[in-house]
Amino acid sequence: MPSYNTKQLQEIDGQHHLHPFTNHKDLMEKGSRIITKADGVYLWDSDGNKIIDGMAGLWCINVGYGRRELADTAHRQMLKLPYYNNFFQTTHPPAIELSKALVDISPPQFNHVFFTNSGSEANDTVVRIVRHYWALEGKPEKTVIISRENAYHGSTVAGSSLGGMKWMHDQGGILTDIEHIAQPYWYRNGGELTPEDFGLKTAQALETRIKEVGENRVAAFIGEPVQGAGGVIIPPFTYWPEIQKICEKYGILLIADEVICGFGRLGEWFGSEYFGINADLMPIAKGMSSGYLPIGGLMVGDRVANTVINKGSDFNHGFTYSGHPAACVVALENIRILKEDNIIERVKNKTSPYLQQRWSGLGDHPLVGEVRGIGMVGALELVKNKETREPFPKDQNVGMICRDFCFNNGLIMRAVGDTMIISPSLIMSNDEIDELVEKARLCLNLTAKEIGIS
Ligand code: PXG
Repeated sequence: MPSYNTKQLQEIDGQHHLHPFTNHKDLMEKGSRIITKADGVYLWDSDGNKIIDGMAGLWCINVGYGRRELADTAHRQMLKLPYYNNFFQTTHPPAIELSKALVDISPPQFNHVFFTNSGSEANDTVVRIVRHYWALEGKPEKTVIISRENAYHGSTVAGSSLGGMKWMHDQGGILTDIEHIAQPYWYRNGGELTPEDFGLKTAQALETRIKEVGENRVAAFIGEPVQGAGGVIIPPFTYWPEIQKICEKYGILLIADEVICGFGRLGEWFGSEYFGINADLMPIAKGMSSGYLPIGGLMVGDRVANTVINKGSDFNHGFTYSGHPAACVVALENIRILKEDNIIERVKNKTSPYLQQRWSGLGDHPLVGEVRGIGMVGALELVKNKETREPFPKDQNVGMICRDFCFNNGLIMRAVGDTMIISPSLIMSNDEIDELVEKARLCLNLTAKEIGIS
């Protein structure tokens, strides 16, 4: 590969590379930041700056960067069998072994997995299998899937349709028969209600919508146990039990999108376990391979699997790389590391309590209206007025200002509007957590100074 300097790389990038979710005019002006290497919880850019990664890549590097075992296992597999497919009654040991490993760590109703290459494809699989299931059950009119506003379920047409981000729907449209109800966002929408009452009320919107759409038409409800990309929306504890109750009352399928919450992020293997959700389907990706190779899947519970297997003929769905052997061995090794290094147990008992204790300390900052967190996820909602919760005007771009200060001071924090979020690797040490929180405070201070608040 030719060796370019940063400026040359930025020029070529600007000329030829369309980035995901990016304003390209801004990108051309500022030049992209180019990441060249990583180790543990740190990244280095092409100018040699060391950056602590508060986002674990994009919510995915659960076991940290630089794990030689993951690279070695992919290398060995690529030399032995770099590719073969799982179509037409064939398969290979990595896909078989990974399917068993996933079933072993999943809640008991899950005995099957369908492999994909991403969370978006897992959610496309959701739409297809849910509608296929109800057709096989003799109720083909049950096609409506109910989701939430501001949910994120991926960027393919089906994923973005399930998601509740209007600015995505506005580009390219949306599938029919997807409905969106309000999200359990207490800080912004709770009004005078306690979080518990608000959780119940928001969940009950599901029943209202089922009645409006017609019970005979509703196939499923989908939700992230904790909304990630939407700004770390943590539901009150009353929310999921009520959703569960309503799904059971109307016999509709419950889908817990575990793409972010899965593989230890909340201190359990799955977010469903944290909240006691008894799901029928679980899309998975990201932490499944700690992002070392792209792989995702749909965990299929017995209710759906039994119908699809016993009543169906072919399920006319699949991807060339469904269950790619190199990605499968990396996911297997990643699961082994999570187990043998007791990473999830440590998150539950040590790392996340420490992170949350340090993170909550940022609540005293004049910019921070609400500090929230759960497991290895945290958010700071920046507001103009802490008392009234008045937000900053949108065009002030306070979140972006803060994000840029973070970048320039060796910290990756993501901005969702004016909410700053973190989702670090599960292996972060207490010293590294201290560094992350101290850098976050520094960047809040710089932001406050920039916008004239003290
Ligand atoms: N479901 C959930 C809950 C997700 O968070 C997907 C599905 C789609 O996964 P893929 O692998 O197709 O990207 C996601 C992805 C962000 C951000 O900026 C979040 C995601 C992806 C990209 C950016 O917070 N989540």
